[in-house]
Amino acid sequence: MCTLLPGPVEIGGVRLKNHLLLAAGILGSTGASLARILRSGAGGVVTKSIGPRPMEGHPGPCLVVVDGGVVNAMGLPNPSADFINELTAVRGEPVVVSVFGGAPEEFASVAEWFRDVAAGFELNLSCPHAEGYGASLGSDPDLVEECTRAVRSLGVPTWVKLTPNVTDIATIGAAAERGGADAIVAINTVKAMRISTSLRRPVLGNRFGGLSGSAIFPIAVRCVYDLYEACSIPIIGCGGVSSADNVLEMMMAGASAVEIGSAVLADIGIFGRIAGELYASDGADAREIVGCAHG
Ligand code: RRO
Repeated sequence: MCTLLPGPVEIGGVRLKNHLLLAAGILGSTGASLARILRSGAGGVVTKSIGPRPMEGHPGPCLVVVDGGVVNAMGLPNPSADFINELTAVRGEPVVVSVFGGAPEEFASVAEWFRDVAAGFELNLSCPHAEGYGASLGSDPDLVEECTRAVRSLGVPTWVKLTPNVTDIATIGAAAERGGADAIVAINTVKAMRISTSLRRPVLGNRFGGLSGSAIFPIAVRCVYDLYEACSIPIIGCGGVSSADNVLEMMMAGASAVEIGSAVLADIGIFGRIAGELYASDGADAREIVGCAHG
């Protein structure tokens, strides 16, 4: 396995301590947990998605553990504007605030609340089980372009997180780029469900959810590879990453940085562990690795 040179990097307008970020939705709801992940070796963190009004989320069960991953239907639970209080604990740190809304203006008003404290925004245009939000907008290239433009006009680096649940993810990535995105994040969870054979009913309260974890890693690699062929802005790989070798594979597909989510649930020290294997003073410049599998 090759290694990379350690040190800070700038990706999509955000200065990170290394190439590894906490993915949205995992331990991202409090300032204390975000600070803990940063101390553990993450180069940056993305918060839980914040929306225009407080939401309690879907009725439970909200999570089911499956082979190689987790199916969730949390339902975008969030405290809305009050989340600003959590960010005091991580002021000045590389914190990317994930935002969602039902229309471009809603995305912009939510982002406006965090304009002075966010190192960047990640637009959630990809939650697979939230009617009127997430992938409902993120499957339409015109809406992706408009939401991106509305938030980017605030002058803060803007990343757009894409859904894999479309025929051609590259078309959506290109729309984000046209809207002025500084980076694309690929991917959010893959549409999924489980049924209890004893109850003869869906397991999740919401019936449908999104699959994350190592089971989706090859899907994410393919999406990153396709986006790299179609787009000129940096891509941040996300989906099932759990080892230093996975990070390198994502980078070879075209990712300039990588987000880690579900694997944190099994190992809270994963950032330090992966960084320990990935970086060495005689390592390669990441620019030699990003996209090297194309050709
Ligand atoms: O909260 C959720 O149910 C959720 C979100 Br916002 C998302 O973007 N992706 C996901 O799988 N679940």
